[in-house]
Amino acid sequence: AAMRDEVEAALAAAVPETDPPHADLPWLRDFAPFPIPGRLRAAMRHSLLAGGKRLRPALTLAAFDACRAAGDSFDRDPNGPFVVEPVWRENAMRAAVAVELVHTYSLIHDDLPCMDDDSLRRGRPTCHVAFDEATALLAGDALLTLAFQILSRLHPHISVGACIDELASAAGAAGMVGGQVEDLAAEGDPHSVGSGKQLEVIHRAKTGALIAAASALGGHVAGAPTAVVNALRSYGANLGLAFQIADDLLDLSASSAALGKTAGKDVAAGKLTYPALYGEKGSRRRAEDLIAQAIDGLEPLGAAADPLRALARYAVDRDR
Ligand code: GRG
Repeated sequence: AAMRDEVEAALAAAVPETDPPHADLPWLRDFAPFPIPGRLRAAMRHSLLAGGKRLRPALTLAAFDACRAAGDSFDRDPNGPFVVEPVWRENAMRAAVAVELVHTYSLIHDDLPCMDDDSLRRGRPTCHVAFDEATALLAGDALLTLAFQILSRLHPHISVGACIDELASAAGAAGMVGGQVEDLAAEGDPHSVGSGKQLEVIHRAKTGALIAAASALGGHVAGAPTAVVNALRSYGANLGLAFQIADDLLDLSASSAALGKTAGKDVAAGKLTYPALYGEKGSRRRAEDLIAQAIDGLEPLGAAADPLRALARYAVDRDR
């Protein structure tokens, strides 16, 4: 909640209502060789500024803060570049924005008729319902592209290439997109997934990879050592899978409450879910185990990682 206003302002500035972009955010200046067409801009803003939970940007910022607080104990390069503090923090916000842009693109595309065919998202009409399918598809494309443009403009006191690689690997064919393909392939034939192990592989890729990258990016932009970045990535991966299980459980209880049925929307759509495979209790236990693992992995960051511990709990205790 403390980070939300700052994140919302940075997201709004990333796709500003009018040109030129906000003068206080010089990293967004000179973006466009051509003006963004009004309808595309409106579609991008419609989905981006619809008030999501902003979990992923919060993870990037909290991971950054934890690394900076624990930073004195890091084995830094004594000849490393001179660093001005506000620049580091600005990089953290840019990375946080980039992750949320990728997440929003994935939701727009996931809602399209060729995928989940949903008409509501974040409490408002989905992008293709509010605009049209072609505009929604292109708004997603534009958000995805903008994410990497923003990362490419990070202040180069850290490895910009490593940040781009982190997000691209998580979002691409071996991450979120691949997981989505496997998930769609299993639709209508849940038993084709075969086992809990396979379901876990799908969800680790579809949902977990981006959450893992969000956490790792906080380490990258803080200039943390590789071991700490790796620890943050595996914290995020465990949290991400627990988050997906919690999502399955929320879907189940929302559908049960609304329809008086036991099957959730995903089960009704023929998707294999955690509760369908392990039952409600078993799923909750698995989510709790993953959160315990995520929290254990934060050991190297000590007390500085307390907000990350709280975010891990939030991922499974949330009610939406
Ligand atoms: C279309 C390439 C492509 C990928 C789509 C992540 C994803 C892949 C689709 C989302 C489907 C879904 C509802 C998954 C359950 C977990 C999840 C990612 C929920 C949505 O994220 P939240 O809860 O959403 O963080 P807000 O709106 O709060 O940002």
